[in-house]
Amino acid sequence: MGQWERFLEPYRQAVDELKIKFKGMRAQYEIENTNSPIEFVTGRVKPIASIYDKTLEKGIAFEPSTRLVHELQDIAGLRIMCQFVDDIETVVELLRNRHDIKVVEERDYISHEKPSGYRSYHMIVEYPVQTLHGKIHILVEIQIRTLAMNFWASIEHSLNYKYKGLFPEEIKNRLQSAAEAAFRLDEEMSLIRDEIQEAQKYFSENKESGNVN
Ligand code: 0O2
Repeated sequence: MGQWERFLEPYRQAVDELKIKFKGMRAQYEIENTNSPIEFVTGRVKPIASIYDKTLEKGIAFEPSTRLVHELQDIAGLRIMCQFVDDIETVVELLRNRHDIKVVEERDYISHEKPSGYRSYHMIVEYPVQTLHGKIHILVEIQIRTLAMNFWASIEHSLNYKYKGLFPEEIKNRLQSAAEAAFRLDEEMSLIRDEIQEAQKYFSENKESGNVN
């Protein structure tokens, strides 16, 4: 087994375990027949090629090291998507109160949008992983965002990959107005939140009893 596989294995384990746990939170809301602040969860271990790019960007050696662990806090990454902006705070609070993770840092790009137009709430947490040689603590980045914020970020991320951050003026302007549109979409949905949630509850109740297709 290569040094990278060995180094990344606990990160893989942390991502898998946390994905199950966060999906479990959603399932519990469903069982209690309460609208879940979590819509869906994704997770990934940073691909080695992206780790390499980041080490070049940050001017650090491309090798598993303590420095790398401290500089790249998102080797293990989870994303929690919410329907409404207010759900983000609910999820953040749920995570702050969990005993299996320790929050070490929070970055609020919702109140403080990035110049690119990026919005999301980031939490860096420490998560214990049991290995054959004992317990180790892994840093995990959890990004919490609405579906609209996620849509914008995925599109911008793909374009960023294509243009390597150097967007033509027109694309830059379009992305900025798309970010504003996503912001307005979130605002509009928040205004009819009660109506939407009532409909969703009605839909899931009837789906269980087989009254809707
Ligand atoms: P990927 O491919 O998603 O893993 P750093 O990672 O240290 O350069 P910083 O500012 O210290 O960045 O950390 P930050 O901004 O809290 O978190 C970085 C991650 O947030 C990014 O990881 C993205 O996932 C996301 N992100 C931050 N800013 C933007 C943005 O403007 N657009 C998009 N689409 N995503 C953003 P990576 O490693 O850059 O990318």
